Amino acid sequence: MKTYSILPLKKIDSTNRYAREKITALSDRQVILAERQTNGCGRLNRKWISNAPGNIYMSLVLKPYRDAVKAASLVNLTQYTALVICDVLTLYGVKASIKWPNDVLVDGMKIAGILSESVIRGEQLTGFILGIGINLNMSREELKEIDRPAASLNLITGKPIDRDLFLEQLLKTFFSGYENYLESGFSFIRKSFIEKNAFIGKHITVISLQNSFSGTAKDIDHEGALILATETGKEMHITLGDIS
Ligand code: BT5
Repeated sequence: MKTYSILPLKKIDSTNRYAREKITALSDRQVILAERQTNGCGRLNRKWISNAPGNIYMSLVLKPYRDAVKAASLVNLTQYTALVICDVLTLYGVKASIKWPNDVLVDGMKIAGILSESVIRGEQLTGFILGIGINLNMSREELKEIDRPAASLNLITGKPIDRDLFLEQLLKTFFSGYENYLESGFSFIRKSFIEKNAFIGKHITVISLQNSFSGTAKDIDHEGALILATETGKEMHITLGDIS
């Protein structure tokens, strides 16, 4: 199996920003790993709190061969990654769920977030950056800095977590299914993704590009979009947004 390599950094503004800037020089499966980030990014200009060491702040650079990849596979790679994170958490006896599209929650509190970016020059995909933040060793005070309920693995298990071991398990699990995932696309993970989604069957509101839609979360379609049955009896397939 083709292996990965890790570039450890003490402090950086954002591992995704670093990877984006150096994308041409970085090889496939290069991991940029930081102890802290001074400007960790979430989606839509949101922030990822990254002040404490001992957590995962990383960007994985992927440069898959075009022929091997279904166009849609890359789009749903964040959902594949969310499942991988859930699988690794089970090794610690923790049952996590996914809040569509890709938040990983434990008891309704966010423990991990994923930010993916495609770097395209001309018509070519130069690289794909998968940014992953996972709270492994945070104190209750540090979690209070986050503007929504958040969890950290050490507080759940009652023990400090070996970050490097967690990372090794994460990358091992990720790459054990990666090639198959690229070939098959979202259908490879759809069943497990639905099983892990805590919101299916519930009444929800989705905020998507300034609009908000309420209804019942019915299913996830074959492209990874959320199927929402609205109060007016319409069915919407939503590809982008947040469940509030
Ligand atoms: C995400 O965005 O969840 C994507 C987070 C990706 C972070 C990684 S860290 C390494 C790499 N380099 C980067 O610069 N970023 C990536 P989003 O779905 O938009 O969620 C952001 C929201 O999560 C914030 O608005 C807060 O409410 C919450 N949040 C911020 N920091 C958190 C933390 N440490 N733990 C739990 N929730 C947090």
